[in-house]
Amino acid sequence: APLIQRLDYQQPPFWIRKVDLSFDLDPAKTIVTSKMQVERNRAVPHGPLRLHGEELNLLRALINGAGVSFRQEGHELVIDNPPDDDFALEIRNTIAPEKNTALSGLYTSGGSFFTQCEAEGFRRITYFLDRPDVMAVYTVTLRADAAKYPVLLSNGNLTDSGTLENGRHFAVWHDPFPKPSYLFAVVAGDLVAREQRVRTRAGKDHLLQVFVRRGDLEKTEHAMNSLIASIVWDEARFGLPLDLERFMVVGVSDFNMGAMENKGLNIFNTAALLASPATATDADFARIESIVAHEYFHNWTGNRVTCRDWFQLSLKEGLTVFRDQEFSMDMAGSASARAVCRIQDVRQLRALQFPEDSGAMAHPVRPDSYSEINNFYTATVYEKGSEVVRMYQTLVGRKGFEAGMKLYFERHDGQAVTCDDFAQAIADANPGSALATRLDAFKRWYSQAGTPRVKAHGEHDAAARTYTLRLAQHTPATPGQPTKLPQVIPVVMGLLDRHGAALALNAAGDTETVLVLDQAEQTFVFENIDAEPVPSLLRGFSAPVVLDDGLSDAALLVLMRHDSDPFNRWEASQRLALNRILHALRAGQPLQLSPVFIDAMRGLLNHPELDAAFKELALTLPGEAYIAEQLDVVDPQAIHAAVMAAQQQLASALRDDWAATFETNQIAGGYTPDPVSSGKRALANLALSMLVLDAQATGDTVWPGKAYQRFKDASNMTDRLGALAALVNAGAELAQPALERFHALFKDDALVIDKWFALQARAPESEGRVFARAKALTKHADFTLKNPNRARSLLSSLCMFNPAAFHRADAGGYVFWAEQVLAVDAINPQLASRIARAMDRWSVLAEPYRSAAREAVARVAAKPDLSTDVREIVERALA
Ligand code: HT7
Ligand code: ZN
Repeated sequence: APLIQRLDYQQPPFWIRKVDLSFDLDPAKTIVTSKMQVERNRAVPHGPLRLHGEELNLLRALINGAGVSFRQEGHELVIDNPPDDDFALEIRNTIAPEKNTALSGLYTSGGSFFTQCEAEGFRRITYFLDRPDVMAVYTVTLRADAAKYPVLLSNGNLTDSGTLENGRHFAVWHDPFPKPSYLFAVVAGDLVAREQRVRTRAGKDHLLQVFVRRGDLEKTEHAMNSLIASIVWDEARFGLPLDLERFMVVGVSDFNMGAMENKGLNIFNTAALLASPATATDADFARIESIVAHEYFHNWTGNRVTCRDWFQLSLKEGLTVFRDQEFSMDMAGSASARAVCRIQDVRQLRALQFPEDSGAMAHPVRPDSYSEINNFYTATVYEKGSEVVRMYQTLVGRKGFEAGMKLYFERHDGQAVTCDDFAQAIADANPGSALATRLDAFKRWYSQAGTPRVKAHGEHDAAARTYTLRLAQHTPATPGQPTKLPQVIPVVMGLLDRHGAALALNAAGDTETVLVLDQAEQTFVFENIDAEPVPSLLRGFSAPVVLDDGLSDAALLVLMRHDSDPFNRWEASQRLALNRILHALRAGQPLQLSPVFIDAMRGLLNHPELDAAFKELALTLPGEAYIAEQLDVVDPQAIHAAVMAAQQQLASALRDDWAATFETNQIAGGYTPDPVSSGKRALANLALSMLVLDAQATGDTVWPGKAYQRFKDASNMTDRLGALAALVNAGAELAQPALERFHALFKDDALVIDKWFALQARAPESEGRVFARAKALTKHADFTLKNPNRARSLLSSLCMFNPAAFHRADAGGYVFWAEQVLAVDAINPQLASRIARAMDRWSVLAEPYRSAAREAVARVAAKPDLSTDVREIVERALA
């Protein structure tokens, strides 16, 4: 497949202004008729009309009602001599939705029809200029069997409906907003809806609907509440109202991602939509709230203002992730609950994006080239993109950022634009700001891949009473980018004395400031500092960098106990743990936690004021992927052994504290997924898992028994799954009967059975048992590669999230990976290429893993009929 280059962008030679689409829906053979109003784009040279189309069966093509000569060239329908003036183009083709296992375009799932058009799925429905800068007004007529498909939905407003002969019926939908084809959607099926009418600030009435399969209706209350909260928030925070009379959300079980923001008709993976206390965990409730919000926020950031081309994807995705993160923080309420949100986001960034940024798939937030755009819906475009947006806000302030957003919409509403347009709007709304004066350098965040390293060194001059902080930055080479220029890095910071009191940083008495590092090296001098301070740098994780501040354990303890910034308190706790794990790994010695460290952790756990959610985060050891990131040569087995040893020692040394913690964090009364209750449940679950782990080592049977009892009696999924995980992760004997019971209890609930698979595939490896179990589970009657949630629950859990089970000295994990990637590729290339990414970082592995992993990647790459999706991943890995 050709490599598409960002700098080759050209406007389309034609515009399609209006489309009348009609669908005669049938799973085996759907007839699509498209009547387009086309006009030449006089800004570009004269040329043929090339329409995109894949897997289509063309029946006819007419221009102004008459036959036209055309040719098919690869995935394009070429009309060499279209009229010079505006013309009507009619295309009729058929498609086979029931054969569409790739889940891109129009497909069937559970007997209903759904579409997924982002990024390039519309061309699998009909021939079109399937690119985001071609925006048209759509009118859609749907015809289908009335008994099988009573609900017929598309974007916009329902303008007509009625019955037809042969038991069929029809509906006509009109969307007044011009939109790119990737936002088009159709749903048809036997669905039911939760409905709610809301009135926005402007006094307008809107109908909100959440459509799901019969039987799932009671699991939609949380999604509906989340949608209402999102509408209220976007209007309050950014002044952005709901612009549609009707806003629909639909759930589907077979879906490649979390959800899709089609204009007025969002389509959701049921895993990102359905929740009840009995079947969904606190984490599920939080994730659903944030995804519902994310898709809703796209209505402005993505739909009203869209991307000129797919290289600008972060324009909508980075910005919308930032908006959903801000929303979740605002919903969380207290400062401490906000910090918990921030910590979780940063943990996610470090676990997924940092490895991406230092591996074979490293790419800038605005990539320069791709062969398959679906491969660039990445943690870099989404999560790092969001951090870039956060840095705008840090540099211009919250009010300044809101003014920038206002200007962005004033300038670009209804347009398809670029990341440069966004940057310019924020800068122009804040003249003279730290951003506006460095805009070109700031934009390197879009063009340079790799995570910058920031080294900090402080020196106190007792005589001069000054503290000089030297900051230096360096961004490592990434594929295709051997050298980098300095980035603009906002470093939010403060200074503490050695008792933890905040020091004044300037004559005004500020205790916190933003340093702007924009050179390779810079010094910042603070006056009137009497004694050596402890610097608290990069507060709130103010930039997506790796910070090396060289702080001693003593200094980290000061930060952990006293920093006013909760993020840095958490960070200090993690650094203390990380230092110990890295020290053992580098020395090749068994890990031994010191009494100082244990005491510090005990102090956190028993702290009278800290929230349970914060304690749970601080007492959870750094993840194995993040630890691997700190090492030049990665031995996944050694990392796992060190983490298990640390966990075992923490479990045993704090046994009594864990027991007290477990008891004091029980919740009386009904279930609510609020931050305080979910924090308590998370901490109780951590305590329980530590107690069962410790019991395994000592031979005690009381805590495994208690865990089993709790598992049986639990009144919500968070407690039930927590107890089950405690048994499974510790390898307790009661794990097996509990797993069997869980399966029997939830055998009819696909989303819960996904958890059952994932839990087993993610369990800590011990003598190859987890790998063997995961492999055996591929033969389980409930396992299928056709459903992405199910496939991911086993394959991604094992290959991407369980390094010690996956990276085996006998290469069994790699052989399994290759087999599964090839099998999935034949069904669903987007899903296969996600799983293929488990090997992105093969080159940093220690031997014997490295050679065996490379060989497996090469074996997959040698297959002649790979999808473009998987080919791009494996070839980048081998480059
Ligand atoms: N904008 C959407 C991204 C998307 C997608 C969703 C479902 C299936 C395939 C997809 N390809 C791209 C989701 C979002 O970011 O909101
Ligand atoms: Zn998005």
